[in-house]
Amino acid sequence: MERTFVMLKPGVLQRRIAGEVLSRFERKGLKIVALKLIRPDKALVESHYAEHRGRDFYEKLLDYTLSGPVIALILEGEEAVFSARRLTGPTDFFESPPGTIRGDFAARTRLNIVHASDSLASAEREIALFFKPEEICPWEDDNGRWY
Ligand code: FUP
Repeated sequence: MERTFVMLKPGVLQRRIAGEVLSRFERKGLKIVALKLIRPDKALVESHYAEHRGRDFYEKLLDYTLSGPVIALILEGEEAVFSARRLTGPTDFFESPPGTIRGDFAARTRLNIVHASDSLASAEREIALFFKPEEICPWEDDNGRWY
């Protein structure tokens, strides 16, 4: 079972679409095992996006990500990293097909509303950046008892 890190960026709360975006991941069968609403500080966002330091979009990316609260979560499931990326869609909004989160909700690449880890190694790094171990709540599926 894999875990991946997802962040719903400030535009999600601004547009009141948090439930809608979260439901995309849930509908796919991914399990939420950690979730919190936070206002990340600059150091955290700089670490998260360290690979982009120096790129022409870096400062604006930082400004956007720091512009309000974000929803940080950890999703668990088979092939969770790949699965969450597929739901998210390509980075470039123009390439993101309808049916993906970015394809349906993002009209600019810089404001592409959601981050999902691109590899298991990134997932591990990003989970450790945003969550303490005790904030993770694993749970067992109960064979549909509540349905
Ligand atoms: P992704 O893994 O799909 O989030 O893509 P990247 O890590 O390459 O990009 C991170 C963020 O940088 C994107 F969410 C938006 C921003 N970005 C731009 O604004 N312009 C670009 O050309 C590429 C990325």
